[in-house]
Amino acid sequence: MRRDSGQIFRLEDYRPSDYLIPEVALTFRLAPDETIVTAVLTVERRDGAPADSPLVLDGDGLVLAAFSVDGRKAQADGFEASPDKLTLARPPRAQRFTLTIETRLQPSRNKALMGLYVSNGVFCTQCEAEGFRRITYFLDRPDILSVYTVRIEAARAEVPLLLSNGNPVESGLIGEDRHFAVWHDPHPKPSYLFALVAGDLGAVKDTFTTASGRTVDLAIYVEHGKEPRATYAMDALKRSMRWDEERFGREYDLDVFNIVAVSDFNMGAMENKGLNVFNDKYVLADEDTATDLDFANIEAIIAHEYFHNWTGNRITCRDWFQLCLKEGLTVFRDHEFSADQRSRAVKRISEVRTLRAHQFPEDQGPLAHPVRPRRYREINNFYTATVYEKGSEVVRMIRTVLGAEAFRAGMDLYFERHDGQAVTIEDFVKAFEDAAGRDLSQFALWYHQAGTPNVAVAWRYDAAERSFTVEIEQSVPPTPSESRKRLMHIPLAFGLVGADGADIRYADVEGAAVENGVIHVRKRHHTVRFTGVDARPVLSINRGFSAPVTLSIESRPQDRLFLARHDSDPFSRWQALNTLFTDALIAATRKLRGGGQPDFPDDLVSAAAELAGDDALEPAFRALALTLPGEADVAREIGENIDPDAIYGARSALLTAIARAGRDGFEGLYAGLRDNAPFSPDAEGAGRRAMRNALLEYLALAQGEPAPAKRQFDDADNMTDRAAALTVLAHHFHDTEDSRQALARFEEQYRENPLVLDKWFQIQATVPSPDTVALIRQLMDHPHFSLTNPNRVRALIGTFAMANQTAFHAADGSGYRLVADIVMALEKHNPQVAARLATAFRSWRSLEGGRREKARQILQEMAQREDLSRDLADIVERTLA
Ligand code: B3K
Ligand code: ZN
Repeated sequence: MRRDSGQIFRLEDYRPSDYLIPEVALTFRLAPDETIVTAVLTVERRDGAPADSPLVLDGDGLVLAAFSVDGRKAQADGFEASPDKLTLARPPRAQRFTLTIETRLQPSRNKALMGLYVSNGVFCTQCEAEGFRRITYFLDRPDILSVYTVRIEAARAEVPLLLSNGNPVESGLIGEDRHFAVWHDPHPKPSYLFALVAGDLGAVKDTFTTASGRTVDLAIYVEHGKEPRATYAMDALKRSMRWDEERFGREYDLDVFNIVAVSDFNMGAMENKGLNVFNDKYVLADEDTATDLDFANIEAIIAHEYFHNWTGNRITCRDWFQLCLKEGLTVFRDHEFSADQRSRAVKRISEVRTLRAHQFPEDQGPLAHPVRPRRYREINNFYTATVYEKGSEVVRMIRTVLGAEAFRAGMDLYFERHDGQAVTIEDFVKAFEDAAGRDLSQFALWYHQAGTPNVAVAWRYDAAERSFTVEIEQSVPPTPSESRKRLMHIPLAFGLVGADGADIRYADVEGAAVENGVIHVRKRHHTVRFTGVDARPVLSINRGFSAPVTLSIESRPQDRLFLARHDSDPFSRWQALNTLFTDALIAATRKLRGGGQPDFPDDLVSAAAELAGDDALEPAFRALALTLPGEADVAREIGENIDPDAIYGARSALLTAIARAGRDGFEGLYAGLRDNAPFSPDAEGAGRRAMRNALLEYLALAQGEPAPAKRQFDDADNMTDRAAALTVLAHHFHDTEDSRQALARFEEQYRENPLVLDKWFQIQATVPSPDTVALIRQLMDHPHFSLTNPNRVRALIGTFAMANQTAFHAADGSGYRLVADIVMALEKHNPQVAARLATAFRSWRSLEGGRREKARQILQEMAQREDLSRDLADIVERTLA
């Protein structure tokens, strides 16, 4: 593991390297306990670089077995090798020379899951961000682009399948027992996109004909017997390939495209050129084992990794500070894809909920950083919601600011100008500036300045003057190491909603640039005055969540209710209701803390029931409308002195109030949504199930007994309905026999299917009870739990820490202790996953005093441990700072 040296990497220190590596030839002699890697690097001195500049290759825990320069064994005094570096103080003076490097690896012992490792008997690699240096010494930085030829040798019987990037060139036998395959990738690529997979796997195969008529062989490799569960992923892949041609004019560029699903993987998936490696959770699905959410995630992640082929692989990042150049942009592309495949409105609401749940707390806490950070200590800790999700929002805003057509022209120019290059955010923004003839310098602050801007809005209508005035004020709160903020360009989509729900026309506007339904806020304060407004409208603002800001809007509850019922923008309808719920939950939390009993406005409770029954709305939207803000959402809005128990009490009370008020209608709706048609994972079927499952929770609460959930659990013919019923039983009726029996049955039925068992872990990890901490410790002894498998850890521990507000924040600190113990245990073999888990503590300062102190103590204990990994030291120290 990489110990912490305290070194900080800074954007301003970027220098192109003096040497390039145009060609790489790798040979792997695979064996689980000792793999021999021979790398032949063609090295070229960059034009203008001094002839005597030393060459320093990166390594990470490497053992050098042999080394030659230009084919001759290097003299011992000609180089220096350590686990993390290979230095040639005086490289050959020729402009081009070759280095032959032999390293020996122990893939079966690699539990960090970076570099070459073995997952369930399958050799695989993960190189992003800096894993290639765990395979061989290299200039392991994304601006070194090389053409790779890879030869893999392995035992024929155990390892029949040999894959790498690019196109297959040759394969054959080596004696009786071994065989080889050679792959060549003609597209120069950075080392982080290198991949190798070898093992014994089954496949689903298909072909795709590109827009220009080329045939591409597609394959998805999975464990034998799981092939039928990969067909949905294959379908999603083909739809992604077509969509990228139609929407972005991007065609695939190799003869083959392979995807491999492995069961031990640190994240979701990886976009290696021509050979995507996936966490099997995001490939395998059928109706019996996967929920609708799983299907939607598979579709999105298959698309995301495929889209990286152009945004990330053909055009890559100059350095890791530019990570959002590929990630934010590719998330935006996968969001658009899913919106086109499903319901745009529902997709947008889900995106915003995710952004608020994951990115807002990051931006508002000690780990805040700009979308394009300027410094890091461990780059793996910057694969964050800010880089990904806010990064995507920034691209979305570019489209809002420029309009769809100019946006597309900007993308086209970006592809044309930078294909084959490693570039920066400045290059990306410049493509849009040039294509649209616009100055985006103020806008670009979205990349460079951390923190969620707040926009305060007040409005009034003057009937006599027929004018409508909106006061808008922006502020950006300080974030770590950025105390003074500059003013942002915030595009706010809006409408003036008239009594019939249609947008009212106005004659003229002054006070800010207003174009195509968007107010462009650029100054601290704008008074925007609309004239010629005949009747009093209600302001609908930040429609579609056009800017990732927090909004404080002075508005009467009846105006919000009006928008919830009538706004033509579905996102804003949902938002209006959600804000009302949030406000009611905050008031109820305060009451509970003050010793009172919460009560809720009747019209709010009835509005929820009314929306639920509105047939004109799609069921998936109605399900979202019925979903109350989560406890963490309420905590975030309260912002300080948070008592998770009071929030839980308030939320339970509102759930029950809506359940009771809506009971009769809900029963009819629930019964009417039963699907007799065969299961289909499409958006429509999923929407009906989402609605029905939202109703199920209310029905069980209204009746105050588990019967409806038990019935659904017993009758369910798909995993979505089964898991939803089990969740209601375990979360609301966890002391009952019904809940215990259902959990036991589920376990018995699925104990041999790890991905399904993860749902069982997850459901129990989120039981809102003081006993959950003890339950988790007990579940960690389950024969199918393992601390070395990231999916198991995320299901049981990650879910507990991130999604169980009452138990993780148990007042006695036992939840913090549990998570800290596990972080420390994980840290020894997988620092990346340990550091990610430790971010659960990031909002500790906003807790009430008792919990705050307990969290601080635990963080401090972790920080004081000796010999922390760079990953964990970075997170813990920034969290405490
Ligand atoms: N690029 C990878 C993530 C790599 C994470 C390295 N710690 C997957 C993705 O975003 O598509
Ligand atoms: Zn990505």
